[in-house]
Amino acid sequence: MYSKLWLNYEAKENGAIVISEGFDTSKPVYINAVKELLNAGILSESTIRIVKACDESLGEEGYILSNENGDYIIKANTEKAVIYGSFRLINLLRCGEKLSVSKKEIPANPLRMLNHWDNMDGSIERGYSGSSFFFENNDVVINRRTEEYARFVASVGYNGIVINNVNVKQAACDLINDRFIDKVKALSELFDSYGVKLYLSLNYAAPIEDPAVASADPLDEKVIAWWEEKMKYIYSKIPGFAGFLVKADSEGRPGPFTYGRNQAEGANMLARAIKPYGGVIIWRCFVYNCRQDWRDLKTDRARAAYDYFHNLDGLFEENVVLQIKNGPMDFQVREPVTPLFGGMEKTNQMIEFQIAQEYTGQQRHICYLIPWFKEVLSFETYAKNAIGNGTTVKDIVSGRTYKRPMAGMCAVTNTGNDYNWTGHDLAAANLYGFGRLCFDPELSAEDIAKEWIALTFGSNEKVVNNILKMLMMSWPAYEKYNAPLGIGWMVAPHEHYGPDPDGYEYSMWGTYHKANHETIGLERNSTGTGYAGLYNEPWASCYEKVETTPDELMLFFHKMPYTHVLKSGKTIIQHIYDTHFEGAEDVEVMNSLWQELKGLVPEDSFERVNGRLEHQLYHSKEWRDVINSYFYRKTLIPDEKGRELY
Ligand code: GCW
Repeated sequence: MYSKLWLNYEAKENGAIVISEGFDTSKPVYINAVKELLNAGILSESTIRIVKACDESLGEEGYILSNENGDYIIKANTEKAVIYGSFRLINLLRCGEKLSVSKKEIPANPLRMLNHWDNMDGSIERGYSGSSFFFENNDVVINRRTEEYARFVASVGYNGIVINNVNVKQAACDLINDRFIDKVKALSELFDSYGVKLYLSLNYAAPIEDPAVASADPLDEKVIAWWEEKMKYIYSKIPGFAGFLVKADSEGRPGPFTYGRNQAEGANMLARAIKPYGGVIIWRCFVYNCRQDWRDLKTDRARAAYDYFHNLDGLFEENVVLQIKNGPMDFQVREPVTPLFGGMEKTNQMIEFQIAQEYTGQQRHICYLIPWFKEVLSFETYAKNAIGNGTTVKDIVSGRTYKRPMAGMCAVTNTGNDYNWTGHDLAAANLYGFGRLCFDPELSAEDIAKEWIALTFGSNEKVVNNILKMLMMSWPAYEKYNAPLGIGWMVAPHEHYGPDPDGYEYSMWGTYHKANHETIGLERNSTGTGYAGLYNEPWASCYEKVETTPDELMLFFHKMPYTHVLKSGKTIIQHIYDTHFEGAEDVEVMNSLWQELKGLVPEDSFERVNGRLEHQLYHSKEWRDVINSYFYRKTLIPDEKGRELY
């Protein structure tokens, strides 16, 4: 059993008439598009004309939707664009849009992907929504649910998914062998029939297991030949296969460093092997030393991606895309934007976000992440030598800045086999929202949320207003009661849930706050690790000095006394106290807003969210009190407002 998320309309024959002009109506993706149109109640008795556009500006995925004298027209160049256009037409009409003016929509990002961290035993790394619906008992699962998922993904314009965890182990290594290849093919065809390309995560070290090769050195002839053979085999089985995502030299995964080679040598070896078949290698930049000595004051994990990749600009094959996490650390509630965006001019890049709420409440707390992602995407990188328009992160990752053909956005996804797919009913706003954002990063977080609410819960004004308020206040609230001022990481080790201010302080992971009784934070300017200097000007100078560093990143960049007065006019310590009290109060507000919806949203959904809110009410107070008491005990500075600290 599973919910229908935002596609929760009854699917039944609706008497619509579909007229096709110029398309290959036998293509599965086209058949599925027509099926959606014929099943969507909102189109009952309508006439829909699907017209070949022959309009270069639409590319392969754009469409024009219009209403001519009551008939709906979908114009597109390809069958694949027709499915995006069909879903969009249905969703627009369900949101009350009349299409009195035609809509031309072309995705801003060539790659719009979800990364699943699903393991073959059915578990999901950092999964908070039940177990995998792709894998179970070391086998591949294909059923009605898989198809339903393909519909969701296509309905918001995603065009790629990676189905297995980037940490490729055990049975997952066999996804590219006889044992599972036919099932991968079947999955690939299923997703293709919704306009979504299937990718796999790859074990870089695979040839080590072959006794005749016993190496993964990217310059070793035997290793090269092994991969050439392997790609030949894969493409003989799945001709339309999209390509691979690779995590190498990271958190215990082997990679080219093992053989004294650099990241480009590793990526290019695979890229050349897959090139004859048109495949892509997506290579992650999450490479850092995870065995750092906490006593070592020189090494700065924040520098790692930049230091390993920046100098390789221009050395990657054309079919390599670097996948770069939004921040220099790891999906914290607040981090600066990684300086790697804006540091490479001749390399395909895409951005990696995380909608799995690993560090943002694990889908037990409400945390609508689209406002945060919008901030990241709007960051001005001041990248040099741009040949296209714009140098913000969204310009760079869409390929516009340097006219790169391969580029885009992806997120580690938040889905599992729970009834509601995303653990928290409201977390589906991130799954929906991220797809919409990939398609059009100019959409506002509010507008995306409104669409999602209307499609999911209907258009009752109170329902829309209250849920919108809840969503929009949720990420700021989470930031308020979490680790302060960009310092991050005050979480329980391993599970990354709940407050533990010193949990990572004396560990090997490179994530330190260095709080003592007078100061907290790391010096990351030229007197410290030099990280601030990795940015283009004026950011380098801006982050160099305390006076120009934005409050919200103060402790990320500087070691500061608790008594320092921020731009807000508050001391750091008072800021910590105030935000933590406020954050927990915000959860009370969210809870009251939800209580007002009893009877206005489906009962089961109401109860599920209620259960989660009950926990969030308790847990935000836990965060508040642990963090505040930690700092009170370090500093013995009382709260100006005299509130209780422990
Ligand atoms: O944040 C870390 C997670 C790991 C994850 C890793 C990564 C898949 O805690 O679970 O491994 O990031 O992004 O590779």
